Formats: sequence, C-alpha cells, structure tokens
Amino acid sequence: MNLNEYDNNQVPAWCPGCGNFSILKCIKRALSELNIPPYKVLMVSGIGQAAKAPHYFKCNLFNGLHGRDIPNAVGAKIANKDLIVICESGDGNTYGEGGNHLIHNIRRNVNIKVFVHNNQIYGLTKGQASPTSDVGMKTKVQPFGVLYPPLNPIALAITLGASFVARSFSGDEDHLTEMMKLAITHKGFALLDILQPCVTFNKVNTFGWYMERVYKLPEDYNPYDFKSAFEKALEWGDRIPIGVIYKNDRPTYEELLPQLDGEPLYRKINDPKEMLEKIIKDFV
Ligand SMILES: Cc1ncc(C[n+]2csc(CCOP(=O)(O)OP(=O)(O)O)c2C)c(N)n1
Ligand code: SF4
Repeated sequence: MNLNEYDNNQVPAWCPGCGNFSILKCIKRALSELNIPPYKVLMVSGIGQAAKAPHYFKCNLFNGLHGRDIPNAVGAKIANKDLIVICESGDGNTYGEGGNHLIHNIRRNVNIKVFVHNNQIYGLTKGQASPTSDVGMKTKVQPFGVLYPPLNPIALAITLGASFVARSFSGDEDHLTEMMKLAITHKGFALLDILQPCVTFNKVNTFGWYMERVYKLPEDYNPYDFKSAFEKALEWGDRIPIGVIYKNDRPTYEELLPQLDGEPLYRKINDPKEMLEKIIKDFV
C-alpha cells in the first residue's frame, strides 16, 4: 500500500522538530509495508501531544480521557477481534494515570499494541516531570529537581510476564518502523516504548542525548531469556538498548475467553438494542 493512503490532510499541531512527526511517519510506513488498509485499524488515544497522533491519520479513531486509552482499546478489541487496535499516547498518559490499565492488561495479554511516545516530560501541559523523568530534572514545578527514581516501563512489563516488550527511538526511523511491524504482527499485548525528544520542554533528554546513548541489541540477542532481558531492562544512562527486549509466547485473553470463539462478538449480536434493553432489565 502507498503511504498517502493513511493521510487525512490535517496539519499536526506540534512544534517544529518534535519527535512525534517521525513516529507518525513510521506508523504509516509500518502499516503500509504490512499492507494493512486503514479500515482495519483502530487507533485509540488518551490526552497529550502524543495522543493527538491519530488525528493526523486516516483510520478508525477513538480519542478518550487522559490515561484511559487502554481500557477503551480492550473493549473495542473484545467487540471486534478482527481490528488491529493500537494505543497511541505519551509517558504521562500511559505510565502515570493509565498505569493501572497498563499493568492489568499486560497480565491479561489482550492482543492490542501500545505505542508510548516517551519524551520523559508532560508536553501538552507545558513541561512538568513525568513518571519517566530522571532524578534531578528541574522543571517549573520541580524547581529542586525530581526527587525520586523514574518508573522503568521495560522492567515493569517483563516482571508482569508481558508477551512482547520493545524499545525504539524516534531518531532512527528504520528501526522504529521495524519495531512497529514486529509489535503489530505479534500475537498478544505488545508494549513499544519510543524515546522521543520534546524539543520545547525537555532540554536534558535531547535528540543528541539519545543519539549518544542508544545502541541496537546484537543479532544473537535472545529475547526469550528472562534473565538477560531483565538485565537489559535495567540498562539506562550511558547506554540505552533498543530492540525487542523480551518475548514470552502465551495465549491471548481473546483465546482464553470461550465467548470469543468464532466470529467477532459484534456479529453474533443480531439486535444490539434488544440486547441492551435485556441487560438493563436484568439489572433493575
Ligand atoms: C484525567 C486528567 N488528568 C490530567 C489531565 C491533564 N493532562 C493533560 S495531558 C497531561 C500530560 C501529558 O503528558 P504525556 O502523557 O507524557 O504526553 P505528551 O503531551 O508529553 O505527549 C496531563 C497531566 C487531564 N487532561 N485529564
Ligand atoms: S511541546 Fe514537546 S511534545 Fe509537544 S509538540 Fe512541542 S516538542 Fe512535541
């Protein structure tokens, strides 16, 4: 498929130089290289700069509350398991207010993809520290610097038995496109943490800062080895690994739920209005 099949002619309201532009381009590239037409894709987002990404993309879209993209995505996937459901939001949204949803849906292994634009700051609300800001980062509301250590999304996901955990960098579009393709084609919950410079508010973790540190995992790296994956997850600072860090093949939530056997759920319901009325009647 051609890249412009995903264009919707909206002009992104992002600062020039923001890493979100590359991420948006890579999603289009990944889906077009996988030959997935827009009608098969549902993008779900919360609130934030990253969460605007689906606005600039031709596909099905649900833009909900801050931190609540994952439960909406899970609901949609259960209703129509044929959809490719991708969550698109920032580190504040997904690792902060949405943390609970992230944790329990990793455990469930719902077959959705969660792409986190991790700029280590709250961009939309003008530069407060986020759950992934490093200790000591000074902002207008953290004038003495961040006091406690950041959340490590990779280590968290691994300890929860995530079926796919990867990291990439918006400054390496080929790598990022490849990671997105692997996440989309993976059967199960896929967390992709994407390092993304926020050129306006994060003056510490700049494009150059990431460029000096990120390195690709070697060809012979085995993502199925829990112990080495966990060691990689703890690497942060001078060297930051990117690639598929952990894989753990296990049944998806949809496979475990007998009600979802066969046709997508929405096709099994002949008259949704009648069914809704029955549910309400049963409850009251
Ligand atoms: C329920 C709720 N809590 C808080 C907010 C305020 N808020 C909006 S965006 C945001 C953080 C944005 O940071 P992030 O999710 O990292 O995305 P970015 O803008 O950096 O892409 C916050 C705290 C909100 N809109 N709704
Ligand atoms: S504030 Fe930061 S994250 Fe938001 S558009 Fe500008 S550079 Fe990007």
